[in-house]
Amino acid sequence: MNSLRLLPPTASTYAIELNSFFWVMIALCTTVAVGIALFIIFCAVKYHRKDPDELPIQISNNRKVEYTWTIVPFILFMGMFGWGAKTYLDVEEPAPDTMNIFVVGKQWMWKIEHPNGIREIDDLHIPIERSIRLTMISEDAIHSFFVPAFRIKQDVLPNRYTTIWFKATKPGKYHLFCAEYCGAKHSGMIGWVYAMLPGDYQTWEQEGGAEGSLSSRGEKMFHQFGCADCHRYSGNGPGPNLQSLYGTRVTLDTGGQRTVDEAYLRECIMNEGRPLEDGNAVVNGFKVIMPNYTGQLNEDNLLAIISYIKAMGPQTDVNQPAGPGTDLESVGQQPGIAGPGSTGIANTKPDSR
Ligand code: HEC
Ligand SMILES: [Cu+2]
Repeated sequence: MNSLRLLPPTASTYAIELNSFFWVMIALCTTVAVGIALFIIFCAVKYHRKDPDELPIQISNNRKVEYTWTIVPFILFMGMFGWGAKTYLDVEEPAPDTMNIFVVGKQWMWKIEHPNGIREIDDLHIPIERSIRLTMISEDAIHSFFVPAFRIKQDVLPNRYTTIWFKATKPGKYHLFCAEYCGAKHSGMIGWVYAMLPGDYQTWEQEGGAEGSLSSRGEKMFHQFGCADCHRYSGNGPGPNLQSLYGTRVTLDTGGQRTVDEAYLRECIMNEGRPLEDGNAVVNGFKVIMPNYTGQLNEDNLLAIISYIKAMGPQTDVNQPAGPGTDLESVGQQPGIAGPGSTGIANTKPDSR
């Protein structure tokens, strides 16, 4: 750890890929740069004017040489571009079957929420060899979640979820930085990521003393903030039934449609049930009576509620909060219980959802 190193530790699949990309890029650029430099020196020496009256032979063009030095670098560097673009897309597109962890950035700390309810501050424990997807939001300024050993960096914004995913490959303790100046103690916004062997992770998880899963905490909030009064499980309350909503497409009174994901739920909950992005649209067939929760619900509670809505299945068994163990399976591994494939059962209501 104390030795001077050129690169940070390499501890994720993405880091491995990025390293090879980096070295190939260095090699290619060095070869081209050194090659040109040597050629210039060679020419300067070989063809310099030897006597003051010397006139060189004029060559107007040489097609062969020009085509070569245009096409060869073009192919090489477009190849780098293609590879770079693919690497970039890989990190943007989450792998299937990810474990979802929520991150809330706040001046000046990282708050982490695991799907099984374990909460940590400035520490993130994860198993290796498992795709982890972080859904992140800030409570104040713009922060940036940066783990050099994983080569991932993603801005964390207020009012909007951003995501990033990675798969750790090597157990260890790695630095977590905030990489966006966010106020006086920005430089202290540092944490650690603990990448653990799956067995160690399980032990840690069991000792974690989760105070109920994230979604069961969300269920409590759901009642506490009065959501359950309007959004009844029977579906005949003044608000739409939220069961099996996640992952489906909702029709708005403007005629537009939106897919229900975290962003959509957040917009609705913080804006009287109306998805903000669609102006003043409301869910087709409903009136605007939902209170505005801005200022009442903080980002932690909002994430808990969203995770509960995600976990609400089509049946009324939602009243039994899932235990920590089972919950990880249902909330963490799939894009919600009502993920792709279950869209059909959502049509329990007469409206056109
Ligand atoms: C006073 C009744 C009422 C309360 C309380 C209420 N809502 Fe609503 N909610 C509604 C109505 C009515 C709509 C549909 C009309 C609209 O879009 O504004 C709605 C829409 C929504 C939607 C969009 C649903 C869809 O089908 O797309 C979500 C999500 C939602 N509410 C979540 C919540 C949460 C979470 C709470 C508690 C923090 C809550 N609501 C509290 C009445 C309420
Ligand atoms: Cu910060």
